[in-house]
Amino acid sequence: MSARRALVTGITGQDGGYLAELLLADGVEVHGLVHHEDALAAEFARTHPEAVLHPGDLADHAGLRALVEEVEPDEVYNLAGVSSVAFSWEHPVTTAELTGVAAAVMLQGALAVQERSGRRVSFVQASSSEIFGEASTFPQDETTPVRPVSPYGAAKAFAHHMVTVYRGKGLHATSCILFNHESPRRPPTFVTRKITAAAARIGRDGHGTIQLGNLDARRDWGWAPDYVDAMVRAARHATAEDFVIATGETHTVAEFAETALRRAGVGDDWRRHVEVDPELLRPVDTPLMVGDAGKVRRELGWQPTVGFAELVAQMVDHDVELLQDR
Ligand code: GDR
Repeated sequence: MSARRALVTGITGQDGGYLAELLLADGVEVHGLVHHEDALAAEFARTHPEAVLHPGDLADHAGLRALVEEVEPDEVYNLAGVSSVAFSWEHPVTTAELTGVAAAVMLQGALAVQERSGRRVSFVQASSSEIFGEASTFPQDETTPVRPVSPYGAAKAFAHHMVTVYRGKGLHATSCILFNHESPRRPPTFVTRKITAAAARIGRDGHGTIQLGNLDARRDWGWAPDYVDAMVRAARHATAEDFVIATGETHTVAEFAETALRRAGVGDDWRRHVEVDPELLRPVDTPLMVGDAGKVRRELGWQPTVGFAELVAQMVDHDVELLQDR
């Protein structure tokens, strides 16, 4: 039997890289869509020579559909799109196009491959806790109403609903509703990496501040490699369903900053190094997001392997090492 084939969009991102590595280690033939102008593509190709990269554009619907049909994947992981909630407020239309509409194109392509080949095609949508918006129940699970409050959340909600629509048409389509998940590969546009990169510098220099927005936002931060593992388990599950992927534990942005600064050696003085910049506050920012991952634990045997303190420590230590290498 020939190797299983996977098509990953967003392969050069944080999750894409971990996912590609997991699939390649499992003997899967990995194909990835990369944007023509993706600055990370050359480095990704160098570090993952076994992966087959296809230049393309999420906004080119005909090209996207043709790619799915050409690769004829057994598994599709749709990770691409605008991933920053903050950015989506500036660019709501682009977000709708890349995070929402492109998912519909991918689903259409996957169903066409399944119908033509007669083989099951598993489709995993990287959905997001942002689809719940300001939820009124805590923790959030697969039955929580979808009620986004950001352009990003609305685009993800559209994709999420389309997964259900295509599941109804016979595609093995799954939404993994991912809560925040971090790693040393997170870009500094996200609050965790912004904090750990700054904490490493402050630890080294003994001075400096981290400019932040909402310090009181409470998030359920998990370890990104655990979340891609959940996506692969979902793709291979007997039935296609939605799964919340989360740790169930929350911390505030301030707690993240404190833990990171302490890890970097700043000690009780950490408060002096954190400042609020009102420019960084969002028009709407959900105060608390926490997920109930009971279903994925029960049905897929998944569980998080890295807790909050270790996650922060790994990110800070990585940033300290980067500074030493300079
Ligand atoms: P989020 O991640 O929007 O939750 O989306 P982000 O790390 O950007 O924000 C988390 C929380 O921190 C607050 N915050 C700041 N955020 C940023 N980026 N910069 C700051 O300076 C800052 N100060 C405070 C934010 O207001 C927010 O409350 C992530 C992404 O990975 C999405 O793709 C994914 O779908 C969701 O998580 C689940």
